[in-house]
Amino acid sequence: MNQSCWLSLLVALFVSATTSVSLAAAPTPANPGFESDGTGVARPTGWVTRGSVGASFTEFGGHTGALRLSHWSAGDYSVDTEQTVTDLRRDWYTLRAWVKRSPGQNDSSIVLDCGTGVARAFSPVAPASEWLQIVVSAKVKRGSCTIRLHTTASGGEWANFDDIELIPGRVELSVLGADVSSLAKSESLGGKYFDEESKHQCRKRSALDILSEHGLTDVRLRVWVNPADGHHDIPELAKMARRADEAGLGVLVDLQYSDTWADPSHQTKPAAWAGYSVDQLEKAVFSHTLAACTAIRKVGVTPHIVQLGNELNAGMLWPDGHTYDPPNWDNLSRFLTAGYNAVKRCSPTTKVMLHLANGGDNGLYRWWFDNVTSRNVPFDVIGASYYPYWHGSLGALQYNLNDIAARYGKPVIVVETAYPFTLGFNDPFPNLIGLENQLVSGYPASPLGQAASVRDVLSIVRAVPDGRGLGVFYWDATWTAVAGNGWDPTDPTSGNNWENQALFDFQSNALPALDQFLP
Ligand SMILES: [Ca+2]
Repeated sequence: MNQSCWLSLLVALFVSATTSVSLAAAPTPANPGFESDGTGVARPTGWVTRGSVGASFTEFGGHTGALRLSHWSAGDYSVDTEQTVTDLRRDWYTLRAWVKRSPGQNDSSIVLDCGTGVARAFSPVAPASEWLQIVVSAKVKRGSCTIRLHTTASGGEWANFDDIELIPGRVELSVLGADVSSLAKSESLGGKYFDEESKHQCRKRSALDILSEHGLTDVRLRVWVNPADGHHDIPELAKMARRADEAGLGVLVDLQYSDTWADPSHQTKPAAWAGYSVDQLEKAVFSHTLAACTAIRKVGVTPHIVQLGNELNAGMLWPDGHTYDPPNWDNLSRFLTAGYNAVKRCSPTTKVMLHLANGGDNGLYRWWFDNVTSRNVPFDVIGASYYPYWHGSLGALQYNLNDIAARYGKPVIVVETAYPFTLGFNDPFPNLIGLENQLVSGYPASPLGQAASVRDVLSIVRAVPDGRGLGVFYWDATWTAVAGNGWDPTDPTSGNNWENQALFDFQSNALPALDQFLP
């Protein structure tokens, strides 16, 4: 997608989000909070129940109010509790609902059927005490929509629903991406990528073509200042940005201000900057940022987003830009402001993102962004890493994203997420997530478990209110096990600890998680 398309999408998203609130209220669903009757009612006022009727009932334990709708049966069941809302305009409507479900064999979902096909959002899995809000949009064809609360499950599995809303407007994510920082090095060492279509086509298709054809809009590329292996530098960024553009993909640039990995535990200055004063570091951030952005512009590509630093929980360019050991918020704010100014000088329409890890930790985000906003650091987008096995429940992610989007008035992106498709390995180096007890309840380490994890992170971002959920990037989607492409840029014999979390399997075939990005 080109820059103008991307911008108009963003504008459309903001416009639809704001207008949907101010338009005349839509006809509302009857008894949306299941409060009209007592407990144990199979067909609450306003709703009809089909299928395993006895598996649908009201009970205590509402998201709000006293009551909720539950689906449960001792034996296997399939049940729909539904109502049809009439007198709707021929336009988009969005169903919002608060849901919970048990983690076993259970496809609980909310459905909006407005005569143009069934739109469905599955209930994610979170701890039993946590309600999640999910949304689904559909376009009205003949003046009415059916709201359907569905569960097909094994005996003993349960689902809860409450606070059903139908509001005008459409909710959709505009940035669907994958980090492909490993790709150029992988290909140079013989890495190949396939999907079903590859088997039927003669023309050569790269991983970028496959991502684009699976509905992704953007790729993310990591940049190190002077990396030991000659990959992940500015020339490679420019080459990959050109290729991404040719494959129809936009670019998010991940500037790490280091010669190697930068994350909450590592923010080592580039060797060439080691002796710099704070003034010199500020100038170096500006010139490096400007150089990276300019290199992309020179190959005819406008970066959609540039992120200043990577997972900045503990700041960057240690020790000068540390956030607590000792705290140097004023220095960090100077570095980030210099980076922002460099991006805007190179490309005024490019969005500047600030990115933290631990996407479920609201205290971290408030502490960090309160500090930088109180120092007037300019930025456009908030990025979060959310690895489900490390960063808290989906409920914690939802709470944090909704809070920071509103508190700072900025769009949010989950800029890194991943989940294993197997606990197996394809090189001798142990994987970061390789044990059953590291997994998240409800999400097996299987191709479908990985797909469900991606689907549900997308759902949480989609549900961020007021159109502020921009999208999701999957982290290093193309990092398959290829000899020489290990984790350590200084050591060609180092291994890969991520091949069971790539979006391509051990035969380099695209995994079903990729299909979750399709509209
Ligand atoms: Ca209720």
